[in-house]
Amino acid sequence: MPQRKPTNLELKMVEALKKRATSGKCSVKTFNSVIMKFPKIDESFEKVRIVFKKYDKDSNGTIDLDELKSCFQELNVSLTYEQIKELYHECDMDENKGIDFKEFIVLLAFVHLLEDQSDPATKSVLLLHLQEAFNTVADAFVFFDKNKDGYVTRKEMVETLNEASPVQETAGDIAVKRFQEMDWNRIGRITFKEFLFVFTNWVGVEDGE
Ligand SMILES: [Ca+2]
Ligand SMILES: [Ca+2]
Ligand SMILES: [Ca+2]
Repeated sequence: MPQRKPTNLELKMVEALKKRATSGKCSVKTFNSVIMKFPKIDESFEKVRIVFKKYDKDSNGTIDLDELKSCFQELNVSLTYEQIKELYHECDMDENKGIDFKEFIVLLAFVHLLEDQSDPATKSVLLLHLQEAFNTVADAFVFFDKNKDGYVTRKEMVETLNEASPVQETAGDIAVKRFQEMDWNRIGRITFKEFLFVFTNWVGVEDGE
């Protein structure tokens, strides 16, 4: 299969996830425990919508680079313009030159998991509020990533789901379906950002209002 060259941020995320896997601090031991958290994660992600709307100053449904810059200023995230640009390109997943709502969630996850070294005392309420949700998603990813190489393959996904205790909740069925719908032949394996993107669908985040 064609392997595209991983970006600098993708490699950084792979390293962070590998480190997480070996830290022994992963909270996810069963897939059911993740499903139980869906409503809470959905609630956290919905809080992002208010911020998203605020910084989408021209209300065109996406956040552009300038809008992102002022957003980070207000969220007390101190990144250089180059770093902001890198994040912006990494998270513009459909490459339409703008960050839509779900891409914005992915972007904030990158900030939380990679870039944010800021003092908790100065951390914005939004990022504090999202911490738990992002940690759960990262731990869920590590849970699926059986060989701990920072990527999840279809085989790993199927094996992990088969080992899991019977998933009774309908959310579990939906989750499995979403992954079956993915074009694994084309992508081969998924990265954290793709996982999180699908995850937002699982927990019920809508694109629009
Ligand atoms: Ca905009
Ligand atoms: Ca986009
Ligand atoms: Ca793997």
